[in-house]
Amino acid sequence: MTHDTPRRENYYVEIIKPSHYDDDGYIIQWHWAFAPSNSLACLYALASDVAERRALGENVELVVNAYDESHAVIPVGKIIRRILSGGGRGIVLLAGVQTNQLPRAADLAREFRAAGIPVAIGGFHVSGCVAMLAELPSELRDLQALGVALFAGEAEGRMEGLLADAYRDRLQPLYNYLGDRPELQGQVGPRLPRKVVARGMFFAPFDAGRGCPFECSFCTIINVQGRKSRWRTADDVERLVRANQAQGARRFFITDDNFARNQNWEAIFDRLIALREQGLHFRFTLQVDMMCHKIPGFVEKAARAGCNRVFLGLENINPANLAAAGKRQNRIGEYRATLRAWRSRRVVICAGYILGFPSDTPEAIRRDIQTIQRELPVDILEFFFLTPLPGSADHQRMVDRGQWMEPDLNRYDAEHVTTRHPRMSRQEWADVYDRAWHLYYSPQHVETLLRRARALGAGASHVASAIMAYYGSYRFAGVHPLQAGLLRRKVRGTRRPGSPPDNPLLFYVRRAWQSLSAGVRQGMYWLWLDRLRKRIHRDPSSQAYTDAALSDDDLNGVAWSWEPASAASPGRQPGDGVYSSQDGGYPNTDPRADARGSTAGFSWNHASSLGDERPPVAKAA
Ligand code: B12
Ligand code: SF4
Repeated sequence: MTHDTPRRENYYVEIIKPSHYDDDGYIIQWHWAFAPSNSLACLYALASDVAERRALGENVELVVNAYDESHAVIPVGKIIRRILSGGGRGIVLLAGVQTNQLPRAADLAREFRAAGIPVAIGGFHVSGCVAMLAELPSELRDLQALGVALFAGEAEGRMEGLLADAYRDRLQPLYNYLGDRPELQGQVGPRLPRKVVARGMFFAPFDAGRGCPFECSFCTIINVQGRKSRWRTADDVERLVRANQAQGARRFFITDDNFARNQNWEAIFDRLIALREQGLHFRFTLQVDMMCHKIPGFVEKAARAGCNRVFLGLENINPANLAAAGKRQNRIGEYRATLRAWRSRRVVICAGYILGFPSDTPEAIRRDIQTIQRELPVDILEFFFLTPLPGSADHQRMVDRGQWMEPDLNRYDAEHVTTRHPRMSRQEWADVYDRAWHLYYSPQHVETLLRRARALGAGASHVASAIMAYYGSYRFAGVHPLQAGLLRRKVRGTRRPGSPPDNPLLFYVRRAWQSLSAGVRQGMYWLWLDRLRKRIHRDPSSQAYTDAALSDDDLNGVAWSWEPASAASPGRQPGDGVYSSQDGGYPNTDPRADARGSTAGFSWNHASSLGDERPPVAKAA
C-alpha cells in the first residue's frame, strides 16, 4: 500500500515598510538608515512565528521576507515574479504605514494589485482613521476598491488568522481589532533579519510596552494604542536583548512613547541592570515625559540599566501653548529638575519642540528658543510643525468642522505646513521652522552645549555626534533627523507618479554634484565641531564651567519670554483653537468652506484641545 505525501508548497509573505517622497518626488532613502522600524520588526517576528509553527498546514512552507524602504530599494518586479512563479501564492503586507507614507504605500499597492497579488495594509494611518473618524477617508476607500485589505489595530494574536484568510483567498476588506487590544506579556517580540539590522546600523528597536495615560490633543497614540499601559515582561525583554545581541546589535531604541508610564518599568530596568552586571554590554535610548523624575528611582535605575540618551516630551515652554494641547502634565517650573536628574547621570538629553501652537509668532518662537538656550540644560532640540495627524483629537475636530487641511498626505511628516495658523502666514511658519534649527544650533550655543557636556561628564563626543546627526541631517541632508541616514539614495525609476520628467543626464550630473557638495559641507562642519570639542577638552578651566541652566535654582525666578495671554492673542479668548480657520495669509482654498459658509474669521472654543476634561473617545469596534 502506498501513501500519497501531500505536495509541499511555498507561500510568500513579503513585508514592506514604505518610506515617503521628498518634495522633488524621490523616495527618501539611504544606504544606511539611522532609525530602524519596530513595526516591521513586529510583523516579521509574528509572520515568522506562524511559519515556524506551520500554522497554515504541514505542507505549507511560509517564506517570510522583510524590506525597509528607508534603506532598501524594493525589488517590486522580483517579488511579483517570485510569487507568480509559485502560481500566485503569496501576499504583500504594507507595514507600519504612517500618514505621510500612505501615498507611497498606495503606489506600491497598485503595482502589486495590477499583478493580481493580495495586499494588506496597516499602521497608524489606517488605525488612526478607523479609530477617530465617522467614515473611512477617500484614500482608504480607494485602496479597498483596489482589493487591498485594511488592518486596524495590533497584529499580536491576529497574524495567523490574517495569513490563513489570505492563503484561502478570503481576505476581508477591513480587519478592525481596535476594540480588543492584545496584552503584550509573553507575546512574540520584534525581530528582524540580520541584514536589515545591519542596514539600520545595528541599532535595534523594540517596544517594551504600549499606551500612555495622558491626553495631548495632537497625539495619535492614545487613540490607537490606548491610555492603559500594556507591557512586556522582564523575561520578554531579556529575550529581546539577547536575541539582538546574537545578531550584533548592542544599541537599542525602546520605542514606548512614554516608558515612564510603562507599569512594568522597574522589573524591566532591574533585569537590564542584572544583565549588565553579568557582563552583557548594551546601551539604549528611551522616550519619557517631563515629570518622570518624580517617580522614585526611575531616572537612577534607567541610567544603571544602560540608558545613555533620553527623548523628553518638552514640546513647548509657553504654558498657553501647552494648555492648548491638553499637555497638562508638563509643568515648566519642574523642567530644570527633570533635566538635572538625567544630566547628573550623564544621559544625553534630546527634546522635541513643536512650532505652530496658537500663541506662537516668529518673534515669540525666537525668544522662547533663546530662553531654552539660557535656562534649560537640554542637549539636542528637534523641531516639528504642529500637524493634525489622523488619529489625533486635533485631526478629528478639524474633519468634523470641515476645516482646511493639506490634501497631500505625503506632507504629514511634521516637516511641512499642513494647516492654517491664527497668527502666522504659511511662509512665516515655514521660515520660522527653518530659522529655529539655525538659531538653536548657532555656533555660540553649540560651544555652550559642548562646554556643559564637558563640565558634567555627559560626554562631549556623544553630544558632538548627536549634534551632527540631528542638526547635520537638517542642514546638510535637508530632512528631519528622524528620517535621516547615511548616504542618500535616489532612484530615478521610483519617482512619485505625476512628477515632471527628469532628463537622465541632468539627473546624474545633479546627483553627483549634490552628493559631493553635501559631503564636503558635512565633512567641514564635522571638522569644526571636532576641533571645538578638542579645544574645550584641552582647556583646563572647562571642567569648572557653569551657567544659569546648570544652576540648582528652580525656574521660579526666570523671566519667561511669552506675552500675557491677553496681549498674545488680541481678540482671542483663552481656549481658542490650536488650528484657526482665520485666513492667516492663505487663500481660502477649502472647498468645504463654501458649503458651510465662509470660515474666515471663525474662531471656536477648542473643546478638547483646550481643557475639555473628557478624553477623546475611540470609535473602535
Ligand atoms: C519608533 C517610532 C519611529 C521610528 C521608527 C519607525 C517605526 N515605525 O518603527 C522613527 C524614528 C524612524 C520614526 C520616524 C517618524 N515617525 Co514615528 N513613531 C515611532 C513610535 C514611537 C513607535 C512605533 C512602534 O514601534 N510602534 C509599535 C508598533 C508595534 O505599532 P504599529 O506601528 O502600529 O504596528 C502594529 C499595528 O499597527 C499593526 N500593523 C502595522 N502595520 C501593519 C500592516 C499589516 C498588513 C498588518 C496586518 C498589521 C499591521 O501591527 C503592528 C504590531 O502590532 C510611533 C508611536 C507608536 N506608539 O506607535 C511613532 C509614530 C508611528 N511616528 C509618527 C511620525 C509622524 C513619524 C515621523 C514623520 C516624524 C518626523 N517628523 O520625522 C517620522 C517618519 C519617518 C519614517 N521613516 O518613519 C506618528 C505617525 C502618525 C501618523 N498618523 O502618521 C507616530 C504614531 C507618533 C505620533 N507622533 O503620533 N518613528
Ligand atoms: S505624553 Fe502626550 S504626546 Fe506623549 S504619548 Fe502621552 S499623550 Fe501622546
